[in-house]
Amino acid sequence: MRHIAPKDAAELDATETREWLESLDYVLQSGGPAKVARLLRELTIHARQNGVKLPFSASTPYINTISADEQVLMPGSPDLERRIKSLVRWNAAAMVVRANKAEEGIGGHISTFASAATLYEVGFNHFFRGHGEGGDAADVIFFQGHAAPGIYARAYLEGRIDETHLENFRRELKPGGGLSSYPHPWLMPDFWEYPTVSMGLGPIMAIYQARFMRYLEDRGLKPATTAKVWAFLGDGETDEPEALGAITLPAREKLDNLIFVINCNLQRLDGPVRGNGQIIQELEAAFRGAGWNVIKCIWGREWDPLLAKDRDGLLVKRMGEIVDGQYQKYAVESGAYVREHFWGADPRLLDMVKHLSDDQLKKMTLGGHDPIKVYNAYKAAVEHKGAPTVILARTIKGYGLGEAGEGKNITHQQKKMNEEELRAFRTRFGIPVSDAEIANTPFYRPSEDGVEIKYMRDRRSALGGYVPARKVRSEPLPEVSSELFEEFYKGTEGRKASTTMVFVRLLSKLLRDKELGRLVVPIVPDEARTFGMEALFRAVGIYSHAGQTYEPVDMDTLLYYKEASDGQILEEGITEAGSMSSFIAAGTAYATHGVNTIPFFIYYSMFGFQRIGDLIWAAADARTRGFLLGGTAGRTTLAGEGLQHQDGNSQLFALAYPNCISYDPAFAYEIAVIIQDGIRRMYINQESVFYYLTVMNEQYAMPAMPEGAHDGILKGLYKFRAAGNANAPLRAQLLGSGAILPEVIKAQEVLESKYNVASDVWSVTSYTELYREGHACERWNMLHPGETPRVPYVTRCLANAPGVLIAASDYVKAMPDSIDRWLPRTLTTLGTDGFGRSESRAALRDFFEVDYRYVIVATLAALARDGKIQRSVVDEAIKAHNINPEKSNPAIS
Ligand SMILES: Cc1ncc(C[n+]2csc(CCOP(=O)(O)OP(=O)(O)O)c2C)c(N)n1
Ligand SMILES: [Mg+2]
Repeated sequence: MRHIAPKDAAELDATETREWLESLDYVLQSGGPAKVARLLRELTIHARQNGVKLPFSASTPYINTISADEQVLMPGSPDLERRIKSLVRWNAAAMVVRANKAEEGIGGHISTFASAATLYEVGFNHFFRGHGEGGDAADVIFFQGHAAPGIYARAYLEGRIDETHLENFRRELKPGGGLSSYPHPWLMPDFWEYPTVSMGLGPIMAIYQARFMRYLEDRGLKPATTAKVWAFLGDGETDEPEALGAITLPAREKLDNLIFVINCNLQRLDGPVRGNGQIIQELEAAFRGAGWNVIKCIWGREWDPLLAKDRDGLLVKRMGEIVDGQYQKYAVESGAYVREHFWGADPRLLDMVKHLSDDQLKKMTLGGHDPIKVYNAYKAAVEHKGAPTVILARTIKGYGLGEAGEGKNITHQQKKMNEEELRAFRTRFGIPVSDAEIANTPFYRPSEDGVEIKYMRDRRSALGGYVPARKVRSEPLPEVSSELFEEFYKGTEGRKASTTMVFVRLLSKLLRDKELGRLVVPIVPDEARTFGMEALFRAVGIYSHAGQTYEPVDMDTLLYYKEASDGQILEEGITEAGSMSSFIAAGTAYATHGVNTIPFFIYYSMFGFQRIGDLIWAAADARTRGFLLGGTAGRTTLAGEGLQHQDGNSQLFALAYPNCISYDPAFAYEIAVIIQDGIRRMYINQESVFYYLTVMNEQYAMPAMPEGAHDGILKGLYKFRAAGNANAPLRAQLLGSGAILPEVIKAQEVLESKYNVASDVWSVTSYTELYREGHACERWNMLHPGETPRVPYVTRCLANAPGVLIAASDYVKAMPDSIDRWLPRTLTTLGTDGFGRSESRAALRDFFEVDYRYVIVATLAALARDGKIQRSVVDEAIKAHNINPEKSNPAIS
């Protein structure tokens, strides 16, 4: 073989490459892009067939997806828009700086919005649709939590927020009110629609919101619209499992009403998101792989002529080989540095920019800061059909802050700017604030009839009004017929049923109801069979936009797996986080969509508050309405499943959610009363509360509702059964909840017949409600010392009840303990602290010491403690019931 010198080989390579490219150019000119694509596909197949191993790449070159010649001109006035954006920037920064001057450490963020200002402004001026008159086509926007100052600053210019509010940023408690740190509908119910600041929750809520919008349309609950869901998120935020964990769903469901805008400023809180990699390329691959339409918006307009000159792809190659940490360095360095280190890699690259000064090199913008690039990306996203779109917009964190933090690792935390920095910022963005005033960092708003204000208002009016704006758009539901619930008041006449079965029966009845039925949204994470809900598959169908394009394997059975485009059940698959996001979409539709949908989300109770507690917290903040059903609940009631499944915690967690009303019901009528009242409070009275009910597997006969129990059920406590002999010398009050109540009732019988202890049995449906009411009374009494003290409901029930006090539940002991202070005597508590076991129900109740035998022993021990009986009676009872007093403590076993 002839030896080819390396130099010759390189020349040969270059000639070969050029020839191939020229051929391709010819095909492109004569046959168009489709022909090029076909040819490349065939070349790939041919190469593969001949053993060429082509590397897989899910990402495209590191350039804009929309090339300069595909771009359209931007409507409106770019100059005015730039000016408005500058004013928003100034006021956003001033708000944070002033707040931190007024109160050291109050916090706030400047740099997130500084990097995202163009992304929002283009949206506000050209895309985001408000609720307008009819309110049907409004977009749902999930604003990045840390960008809140910018959103407030714009609302201030629009005249929606006054200066006092701006002044009181992060100080809601000041006279005249203030602005919440982040989007919190609980605190600003006329402004924010969805909370987003817990990273990752915005994106997953947006995905399920987009799907829920389709659901409403497909089921005829809302007319079809072209409304979009926008989710703005940070590039660092994409590390949260919730942010990317559900991205295959919108592609599968072809949700072209969904647009993600990821602000790729390459930085998170501590430093670079991917110092040694490229976050944009990584995200592109993930989203493309999932089936999204990906639009990269990396470079601003100044790069277009250079890319046009880049015949050999040298520049594109160079762009693609720089890691993010290095790009960040370029952002803070001078033009000379960039020339030397970026362009200097090849003399041909240097040649490309020789006509540009260092200053011009420094000022070359990035895609996310160039309105025309952003406009084109949004336009393409809005027009894209058949798939969701993600826009990966490259920006600089702290853009415009200069020495105060632009591109620096400390920028996320920057809350203060000194006079010099403020002056530079003011000058850079042309804000009419004089040097004399700068130290006060005044807010700036042009006069009411100034062109900027008029332009903003006109644009918003053309787009259907201001955003964000939250408003309850649904009318309250009419009174619900009690007929639906009455059957449950009667009990099951000896037939055994579980509370889960009762709930499912009630749900089926609600679904069949003429008025309410269509509004009910059952949500289940692949667990319908677990809860005996499979009959609903056939009855109301599983929602699927595509309908059912296959013959289900069980078609010939009565309860086949029916999917339908107007199906009612949201069968979410194994995702509690996704299901909860659907719950939020359905439970806030009364405001967002003006539809009173009533979600019932049933799941394994252990995977609720414990697993997705933060989403439930967001639901609470968002004023979500609906019912959460913790199924297979109770640490000793769910047999066999063991440590990870058995829930003795969720009632305790629920206590901490201020507007969550939680119940641990035992009987059918309790469930009926609670759900009926829940619908009344949430959908008739329009209260911003939601419900949590634990329901269980154990089957027992459901008694009829005792006379007068109704109100006590809702308040959390009522007397279920009085003692047989109220005059007996030995007395006890036994408190039982949920599936442990039947154990308590059994103990009552044995105590009376064997030990001559006459006890009343109380059903505690909600320790949480008792606890909250008790504290409300205590607080009122503290603040009104001269007035007749209020007596907590639990005290009123039990103050004069004779005998020892015993409580047993299937939850941790802290639940009964929470009401101890309002009882006349010390409460003995039986509960299920500790790790579960895969065991039978009886063994579990023995292990956790909550069965009827322990209720008996606890009662006798309390009586012996009080000197009412001999201690030997307790010893004998322990023996008689086969209890080993030396058994290990379940709380730590
Ligand atoms: C679940 C959660 N964890 C941590 C934080 C604290 N936090 C707030 S902002 C931030 C960094 C955000 O970086 P990025 O998502 O890239 O947004 P950027 O500000 O750069 O646009 C962190 C860690 C949070 N808000 N939520
Ligand atoms: Mg970031």
